This record gives sequence, C-alpha cells and structure tokens, in this order.
Amino acid sequence: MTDTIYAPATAAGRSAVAVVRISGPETAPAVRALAGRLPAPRRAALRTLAGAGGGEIDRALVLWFPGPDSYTGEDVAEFHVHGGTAVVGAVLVALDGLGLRLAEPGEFTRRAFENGKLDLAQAEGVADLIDAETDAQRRQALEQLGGRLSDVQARWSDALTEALAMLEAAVDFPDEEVPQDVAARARPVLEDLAAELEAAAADAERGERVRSGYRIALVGAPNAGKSTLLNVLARRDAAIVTATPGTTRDIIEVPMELAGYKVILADTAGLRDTSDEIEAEGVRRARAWAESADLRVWLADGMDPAATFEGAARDDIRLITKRDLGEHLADLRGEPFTTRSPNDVAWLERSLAERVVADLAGGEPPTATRLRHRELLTEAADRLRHALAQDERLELAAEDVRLAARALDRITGRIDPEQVLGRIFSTFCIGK
Ligand SMILES: Nc1nc2c(ncn2[C@@H]2O[C@H](COP(=O)(O)OP(=O)(O)OP(=O)(O)O)[C@@H](O)[C@H]2O)c(=O)[nH]1
Ligand SMILES: [Mg+2]
Repeated sequence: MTDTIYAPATAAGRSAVAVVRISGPETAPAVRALAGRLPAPRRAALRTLAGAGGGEIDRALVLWFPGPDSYTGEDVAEFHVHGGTAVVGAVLVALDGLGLRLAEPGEFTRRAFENGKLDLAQAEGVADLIDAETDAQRRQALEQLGGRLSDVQARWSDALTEALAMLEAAVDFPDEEVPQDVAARARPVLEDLAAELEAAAADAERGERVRSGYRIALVGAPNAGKSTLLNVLARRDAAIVTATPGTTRDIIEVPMELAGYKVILADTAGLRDTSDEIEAEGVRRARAWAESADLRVWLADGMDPAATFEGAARDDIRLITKRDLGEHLADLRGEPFTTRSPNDVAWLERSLAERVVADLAGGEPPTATRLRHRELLTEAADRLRHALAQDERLELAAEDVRLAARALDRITGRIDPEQVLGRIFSTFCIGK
C-alpha cells in the first residue's frame, strides 16, 4: 500500500494562483477534511478550505480526480488557492497535520510511471517540457511525451522479437533444412535494425544539443576582441574588457536564444604561450571548451600584422576584427568585422542562427534526446553487430539478440533497477 503525498505544483513565491496537489489512497479523506464534501469528479468546485481548528484558510477551487483516470493513476486532488506564500503554507501545514507526506522530487510522475500511465521516455518528456526555455526544446519534449521515442522503440522491439523467433526455430530444429533458411532470413532484419539503431544513436546528439544548448566558442589570440563581442551579443557586460592582452582567464558562458534554439555562447582566454600559470590554465580550458564546441568563431585582430587563424577548422567562422580602425594589416582570409557596427553584429547573429538551424533542425526531429538513450541504442546496435558476426553459431547469436532487446527495453524503462529510476526521477522538480 502506498502512502499519500502532497506538494505545491506551482513555483514557490507570490503568484495569482498556486496549485497544491495530492495523490494516494488518503486523498478523498484529506479533501473532505479541508473542503467538506468531495466535488463531482473532474469538475471545479469553489470551496472554503479550513485548517485543523476549523479556521478558514482560503476560498479555493477544488478538483477531484478519482483513480485510475488521473495523472498518477491513483486518487488525485488539486487545490487552486490564492498564490500567497502564507496561503500555500497553511494548506501544506493542514495536509501535514492529516498525516500526509510531502512528495519527493518527481514522485507524482514516478507514480504515474509505476501505474503504467506513461513509460520512462515519456516521463523524461515531462521533465524536459517543464525545463523547456525555447520553442525547439518545447517541441522536442512534447514529441517525446507524446510517445514518439516509445513508438519507434516498440517497432524496433517487434522486429527483434521476430528475428529472435526465427533464430530460435533454427536452434531448436537444427537438422531440418527449412529452419536454416529461417536463420538466413533473420540476417537482413538484424542488419537493417543495427544500421537504424546506429543512425538513431548518432542523431541523438542533435536531440541532446536541443535540450542542453548548442555550444558556440569565441576563440583567438589575446586582445582580438572576444570579450567585447560576447558582451555585444549577450547585450550585457558579462565579461571584463580591457586593452591588456590576457584579460580573460575563466570561461564565461552566456545562455542565449537563436532562431528558437537554446545556445551557449562562451568567451575564452586568448590563445598564446605564456609562463603565467593562471593564464596557462585559462588557455588550456579555452582549447578544451573550443574543441568540444559545436561551432567556433575565430577572431583575429586585423590591426596586428602577425595575427593568424592558426588552429581554425574549415567550418569555423573567421572574423578579422577592429575593421573600424582601417584596412587590415594582417594577411588573412576572413570576414572584416567590428563590434562597433550594428550591421556587422546583425550579420554575425544571422550567420550564427543559420548555422544552429542547419545543424539542429535537420529533416525529422531526432527520436532520441538524451545520453541515456544514446548509450542504450549503441549497446543494442553493438549486440546486433556481434550477433551478425556469430555466423553458424546460432545459439550465441540468439543470446546477443536477446541482450540487444533488453537494452532497447530499457529506453522505456520497465526493467530498470531501482537506483537508475531513482536517479532519473530525482532530477524532476517537486510537485511533478
Ligand atoms: N576599435 C575597436 N576596438 C575593439 C573592437 N573590439 C574590441 N576592441 C578593443 O580591443 C581591446 C581588447 O578587447 P577584448 O574584448 O578584451 O579582447 P579579448 O579578445 O577578450 O582579449 P583577452 O581577454 O585578453 O583574450 C579592448 O580595448 C577593446 O575595447 C573593435 O571592434 N574595434
Ligand atoms: Mg577577453
């Protein structure tokens, strides 16, 4: 028997309305204790809420969702109270006084998962939707909540089950001609599936980028104007700018939105050989961040005859800075640029947005969106490749296919151990 939990479902602090949610077997008695008789199911009723001593707490809307047709699958109720902290606090005290327990982060969704209301991939979609700051994040999360990944996973699992049945038939009736044929028929199915899983795993990185942000690094020699550019793009003084080369040491990350995508723009230490220990560490971090970034914008001071784009890759953006100071002296191929020109800055913003869209939008939205998915897809694909390499050893191949199926099942999570589930749900906010 589960206990009954409660939590504010809306953010802490002052608001017009706040929602307190309850789920579990003691929900109906709790509603009666606070609000009198139960409202009709799924109909809002205006009630006076009263605390333990009978003192009035608030006039509130009360909603009653008898299980199993509720978010968690259990009996659920919601109090929509005035969103003052004292009001919410008094409701929570009253519920605590009835012996109910404050929910852990993600516990409502965890219960929905346990009761088969949604699978693990969908539950992750809920978390992502709550965290979504950009339109692209919202769309991707909504797709996952709607079962996009779950549906594809079910199709993969079906294909695997079928291939496994063919292999097992061949194992069980080794002397017959027909089953060997059957085993041969499993091969193209497994080959196609392995390729499809590998493609989905590769594409998961795109999904991860949409979720966590596309990373753009500003890199180049000291004094090239990286911090100035960061401040202009961020529209605030996020980084210190001085005429002294070697000003920036730490990485300064600024979250932004470009073309509806979340982007993380980073200012980095100017790249140069230095005996200064602190600056050298800054340069090391700058190189590491730039290397793992999705896009690098290289800056070279056009007024410095020795400036170079050394280290830049073909796809990187190259800016020859300080164009406002005159014809550039350095012998460089790149875009003459100055942060002093709003036109130049607007051009750069458009170019960056185009790159983000080109890299993230793709054709279809990505099916898999997390490292967890990517790892499981890769594991399943590797098992299938292994199975295909077993040749005549059908029993071993069948075992590999079984392990691949297990990895795929874990995407929707019915068979994951307690610790894994605990870790996933603990990243949710309280009240969800
Ligand atoms: N005239 C002109 N000066 C600029 C421009 N961009 C930056 N500067 C100047 O160049 C100097 C260095 O700028 P920063 O933005 O600190 O350069 P940085 O690349 O961050 O330098 P480090 O942090 O040392 O690597 C400052 O004095 C800026 O005001 C520009 O477009 N035109
Ligand atoms: Mg700087």
